[in-house]
Formats: sequence, C-alpha cells, structure tokens
Amino acid sequence: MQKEQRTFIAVKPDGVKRALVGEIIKRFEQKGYKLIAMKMLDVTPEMAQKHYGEHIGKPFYPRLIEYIQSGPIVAMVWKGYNVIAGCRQLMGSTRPEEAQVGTIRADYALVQEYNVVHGSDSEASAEREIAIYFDESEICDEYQNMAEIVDVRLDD
Ligand code: DAT
Ligand code: MG
Repeated sequence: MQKEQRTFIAVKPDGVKRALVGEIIKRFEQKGYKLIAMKMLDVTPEMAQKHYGEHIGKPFYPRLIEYIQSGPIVAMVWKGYNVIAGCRQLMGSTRPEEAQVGTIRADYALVQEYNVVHGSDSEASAEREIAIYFDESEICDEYQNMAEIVDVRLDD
C-alpha cells in the first residue's frame, strides 16, 4: 500500500548560521521527496514550547529552548512515500557521534546540542509540528513534481 505522508523539517539556527540550508534541502530533494512549504522565521517562545513540549522538565530543556530561538530557522513541509522515516534516516541519529557516516548529522554536526536539523518522528508529531509553523493555506501541494510529470508523459 502506498504510504504517502507529510513531515515537518527545520534547518535549525546553527544550520542557518553555517550556511547549510542548501546542502540540507538538496539531500531531501535528491532522495525524491516533494517540497510543499518553506519559510525562514524566528521561533517565538510559544512556538519553542509547543515544538519541544515532550521534553519539558528534562535537564537539557532550557538550553534547547534557548538554542532554537538563537537565530532564524528554515521551516519546511516535505511530502512523499514513507517521508517521515526516510528523512530521519537521511538526518541520522540525534547524537552525531552515533549517526551513520553520510547522514546530515554525521557529516555536519559534532554534538547533539547543535545537530543542525529537525525532523518529525511520527505521523502524529508531523501533523502537530506542521500546525505550529504553517497555516494549511501556505502549503503548496497542488503542483506535480518532475517525477510525476515524467511518469504521466511516459504513460501516454
Ligand atoms: P531528535 O531531534 O533526533 O528528534 P529528540 O526529539 O530526542 O531528538 O530531542 C530533541 C532535541 O533535543 C535534539 O535534536 C537535541 C536535544 N537533545 C535531546 N536529548 C538531549 C540530551 N540528552 N542532551 C542535550 N540535548 C539533547
Ligand atoms: Mg524529536
């Protein structure tokens, strides 16, 4: 069965400051996922608390909230077959030192406190996180990407 999903991806403030936005987007595009929304923004305290609500009370929570507000992020919605797990795979483990070589976090990050990219971990988190950062009217899901256009032409 086709498992078409949406996921929320963000280039975190350290990724933006280090000019890794294009590199990170490139990896998801090359895989074949479809970019359906994107914007740069400063995360507000309310957004930060909603985003990381599951971590409230943990020792690293205050620094996590401070870090995600330490500069603009690039927020995105991606769509595709198994996109949630697929993006997590391309991102690599939370701890860059445990991430597989070739993943974003292994290639570009040293420590989990600054791991350059966020990606939703389940369908429920994806929909919850998308709603924090985007209104449904901002999502451009109507266009066909080249893979779909080529498929249609070849079927003619
Ligand atoms: P992920 O971002 O891989 O989904 P997570 O949801 O468990 O990981 O945690 C969110 C972020 O919080 C993570 O990207 C980095 C930070 N973090 C997690 N565990 C941490 C810890 N033990 N010490 C410091 N920062 C941590
Ligand atoms: Mg997480």
